[in-house]
Amino acid sequence: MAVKTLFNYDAYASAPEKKYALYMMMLGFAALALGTFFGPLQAMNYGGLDLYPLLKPVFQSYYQGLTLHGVLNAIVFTQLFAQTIMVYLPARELGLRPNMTLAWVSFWMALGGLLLAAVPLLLNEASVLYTFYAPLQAHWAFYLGAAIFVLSSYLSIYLVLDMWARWRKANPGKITPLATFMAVTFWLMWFLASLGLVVEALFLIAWSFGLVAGVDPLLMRTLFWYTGHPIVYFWLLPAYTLAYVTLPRLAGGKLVSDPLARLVFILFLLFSVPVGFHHQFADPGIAPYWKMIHTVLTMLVAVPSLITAFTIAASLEVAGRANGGKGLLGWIGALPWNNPTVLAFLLGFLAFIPGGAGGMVNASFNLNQNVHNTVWIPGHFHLQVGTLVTMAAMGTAFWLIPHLTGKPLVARGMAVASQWLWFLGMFIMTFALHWMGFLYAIPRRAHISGSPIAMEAYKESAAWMALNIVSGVILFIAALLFFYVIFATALQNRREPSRVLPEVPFTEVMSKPEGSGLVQLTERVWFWFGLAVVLVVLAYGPVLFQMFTNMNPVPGQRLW
Ligand code: HAS
Ligand code: HEM
Ligand code: CU
Repeated sequence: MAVKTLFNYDAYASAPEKKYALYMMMLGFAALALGTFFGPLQAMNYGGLDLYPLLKPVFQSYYQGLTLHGVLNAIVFTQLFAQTIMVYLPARELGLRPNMTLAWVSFWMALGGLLLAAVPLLLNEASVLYTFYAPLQAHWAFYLGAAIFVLSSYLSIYLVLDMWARWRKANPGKITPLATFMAVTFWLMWFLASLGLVVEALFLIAWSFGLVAGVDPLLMRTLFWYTGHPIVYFWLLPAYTLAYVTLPRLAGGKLVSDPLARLVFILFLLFSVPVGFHHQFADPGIAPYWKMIHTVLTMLVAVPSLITAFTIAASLEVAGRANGGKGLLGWIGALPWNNPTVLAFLLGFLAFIPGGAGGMVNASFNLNQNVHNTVWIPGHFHLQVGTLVTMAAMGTAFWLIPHLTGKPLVARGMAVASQWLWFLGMFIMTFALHWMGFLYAIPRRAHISGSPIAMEAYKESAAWMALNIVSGVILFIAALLFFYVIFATALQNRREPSRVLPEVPFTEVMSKPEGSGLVQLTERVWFWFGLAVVLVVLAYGPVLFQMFTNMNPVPGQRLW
């Protein structure tokens, strides 16, 4: 009954894109629910507590769980959220309907690919972690399913470019509205960024079917990180888009500058891709000067985030003062901290500050030696993707599910509590992981709780380990509260359209795009895309050429 009311709703007849957005988003949250389940178990592992024997015979090993955690959270949930937000927002902003046939094809491809990949994952036939490093070899269904899943995003690219083209035809000479501009540059960045993974997938599929005897591990890693760095901005930019176009309004203020926001997205288009070697500083076979070039380019890709820090903080200050906040910092307390959406973004951005600073440490060629492959790294990215990106999605779900379904948010207090607990849990966990990684060099991806020798070796960090257990418990409770709120909201029978946001809360801007010389430049999207392609060819071309012409294929191995 509840399920029936979720899917049969009059508003979908007049706005079928709402149904599409709802399906995409809820599928993403379902993936997150299963993927997140393993998180606390991994945190317990780093607290010296091994709970994996309890999961047998359903889940076989730590690495099966870790693969499910990485794949479902970082690949599946993030992409589905992007396919929701970065299609639905431009559609609403332009007042246009995406091509619904293709929108549904993209949904079914994503679901089909996910199910195909899920079978070997759940049967422990694909425990190769979310980085697919060869020569670890998974069942072919995993690679094929993942490829179909990722290719469904190409239809999203088309949906947005098609709406943009239709709008421009009807509005010649006008400046592209902001959310649409962000979506267009975002999808073009992803197109360029995803090519590495697409080429890698062709090799891996052929290899797993036995069509080729071996693949070159270094080439596979390089192709993976070609996509694997920019993919983090593929996760991040939907959160940034929401922070620019909805957060100021939800907090009671305005966005201070539209032109600066556009500059940020152009900078991401230019610099997201040619930086992947910062994941391969420790890899042989890539000359140090290439690594140094990628270090410098990585510092450049931090600039748009620094601009974002300024623009969003200034917009929040405008909101806080409009709400009556006085003095140097009084505006912070005057922000609507009791609104679960605003709260999620505020806490997420606070976590993003140390996460970004840690990223600069990682990117520094020499400092990286100290942190690479230690638990410092999961410390870094749980602040980025595990906190800001995930909290932006959770916070947005609190208004978007009601907006799409006409059903009011249930248990608002629980929604608020879930965000405080998520932030607190992530704060404690990432603090401990940074410390354990930097000072004690405790490795990541290590089932230490299952090894008495490891526990003996790391006993000096026992106090930090205890914090991991605490964080695991807090995050488990946070996740339970969050998933209860969204699934109870979506599946209830009550519809009260008067109590939900009827429109997307697009924000007003103070410094407008009209008359801005900068915006004249940013509007030349295809020029910037061309320049991005040139940069990528320069930063990757010679190295990839050398790797393709000197391949050392090795056969697959199964170490689990
Ligand atoms: Fe990273 C490894 C460098 C950003 C995710 N990163 C990873 C991995 C993941 C990841 C998943 O250079 C591990 C991959 C694996 O499995 O091996 N990262 C960076 C740098 C940045 C960066 C320089 N990473 C991200 C983002 C991610 C993410 C974003 C996900 C969404 N990362 C690295 C490097 C490695 C790495 C190396 C490899 C390490 C190794 O050895 O393996 C930059 O983009 C960061 C820029 C960010 C800032 C912060 C700006 C601050 C803002 C907040 C403002 C606050 C406000 C709040 C507005 C400069 C925007 C106001 C609030 C009030 C209450 C008033
Ligand atoms: C890995 C905990 C949520 C993405 C890890 C690790 C821990 C952890 C301790 C390190 C495992 C290891 O290196 O052996 C948690 C907890 C969570 C949570 C307690 C919340 C309940 C998330 C979310 C995302 C995420 C929401 C992304 C959306 C990842 C990724 C890895 C990871 C990509 C790396 C997997 C790998 O090395 O193959 N998590 N996590 N996690 N987590 Fe989480
Ligand atoms: Cu990176």
